[in-house]
Amino acid sequence: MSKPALMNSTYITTPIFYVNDLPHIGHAYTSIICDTITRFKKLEGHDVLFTTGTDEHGLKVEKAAKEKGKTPNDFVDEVSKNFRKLTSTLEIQNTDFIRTTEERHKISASFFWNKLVEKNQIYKGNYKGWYSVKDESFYQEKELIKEGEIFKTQDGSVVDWIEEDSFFFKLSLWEKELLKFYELNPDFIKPLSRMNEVKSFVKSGLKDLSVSRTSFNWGIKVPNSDHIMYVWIDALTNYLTSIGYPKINSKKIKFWENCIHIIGKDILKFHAVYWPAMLMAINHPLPKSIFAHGWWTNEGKKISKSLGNTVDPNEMINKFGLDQFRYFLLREVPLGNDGDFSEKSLIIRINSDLSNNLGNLIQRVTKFLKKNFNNKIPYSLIDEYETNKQLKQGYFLINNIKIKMNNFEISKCLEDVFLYIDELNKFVDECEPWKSFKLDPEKAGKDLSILIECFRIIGIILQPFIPNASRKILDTLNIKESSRRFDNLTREHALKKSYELNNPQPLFPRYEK
Ligand code: ME8
Repeated sequence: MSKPALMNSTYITTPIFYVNDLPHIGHAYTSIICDTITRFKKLEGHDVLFTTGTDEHGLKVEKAAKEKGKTPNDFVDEVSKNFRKLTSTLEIQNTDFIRTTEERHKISASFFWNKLVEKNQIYKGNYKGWYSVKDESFYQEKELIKEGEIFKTQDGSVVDWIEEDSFFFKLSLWEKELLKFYELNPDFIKPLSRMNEVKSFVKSGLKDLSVSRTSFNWGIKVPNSDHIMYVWIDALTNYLTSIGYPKINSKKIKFWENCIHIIGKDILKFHAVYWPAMLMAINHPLPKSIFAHGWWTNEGKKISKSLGNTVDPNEMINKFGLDQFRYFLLREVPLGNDGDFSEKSLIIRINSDLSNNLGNLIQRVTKFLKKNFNNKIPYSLIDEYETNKQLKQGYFLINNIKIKMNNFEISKCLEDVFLYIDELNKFVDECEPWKSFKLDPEKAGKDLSILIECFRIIGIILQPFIPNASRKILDTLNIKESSRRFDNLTREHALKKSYELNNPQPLFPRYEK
């Protein structure tokens, strides 16, 4: 049965990053997760749009520009480049890089605003309350901690008291609708713990949201007014701009309805409460789901510019390699949990999993095959699929990975692949083809051929996670580019007798602790 066309469009988004800072491990992490999901969906045969970019307006950015003695325009042009460069350093397959200072975005955000006005969702008032410039967020006093005369957020950022004219979005109207929507769509917010958090936030009561500012200028103008748009309205609309809003054709709507917002847990409220409420308010379809991942610390400490302990992804990649850095971030913690970064744990992962377990296995088998079988597969594997333990396990693994990936269990997928690699290492140790080769070359040939077919499975499965190493494995196996999708993981595509491999390539060097 052919799949409905709707299933084949996927739209993945990262948050757009503030340009007040240099990109660090946290930004790299979200981008790598999105890239992994993108590559995975493509291998499943989906058409994928993947957008990332920079959030360039608001008080925080205006202040950062002032500190550097630059105009906001010059400043954002300069800093946005660092984030664009990161996408190429990470080799992520984004299809768009959006900047909120682009004309297409101003048109889209203004259109979105006008829609809210048209639907009678905006009114003029006066905001008196607390504001955190760091989070670009309004807070109610009950959410804050008082330290002497100062009020702080739960995360320790200082809030300022502001009083100014403002437009308000009628967020309070959407409380019931939101709760109903969460009930009907239990997968809308993941992991489940975050869904529960959001529900209790909404249940505790929603106040109308101040959506414009008048005390500074750096932002998109509210149509027909001297206010500027609250930076979060401006920012959230980027997800629509990127697919051509307001001109979204039926093809783009399919992408939108299959849109997954990957975000950090810090910005859940904006994505899971404000954004769906605003979309409901203009009667626009909602994205498919939101996944909030956890937070990285550096050797137990919160990463912050003031502590000067940010982890530079460029430095890590130069030192250890891109696949190694990706693997660590994806494998070290289950998606959704917090993680602690240290070079020591990165090295442990590289040495034990990538170098010893995967790299050595592939090297020793392919080198032996080159030396003794002239790089040719000595045995045909088609008939082995039903009976051979290793191949059956490989088959099982493919289906298992598909289920887990669609459930965002990235770390578990890698754990399962590497347990399989462990099994293959045991198999090599047991059958010792280098010894049995002299006494029983046919058996050695069969065992080696089974291993190579297992490598084809591993090489294809690992592509979304460690793309460069997988490419080397598949190049060594001489697998054509067009035969690397998941639907090639069947016995019909198994390697046949006399199939010729290429020369082995080195994979992962070991590092000293
Ligand atoms: O919030 N660990 O931008 P931002 C894990 N512009 N992820 C981290 C991290 C860490 N220590 N630090 C940052 C904004 N991140 C808004 C978003 S979207 C419409 C507007 C990642 O530059 C994580 O994805 O502060 C987090 O949500 C995002 O960077 C915040 O980036």
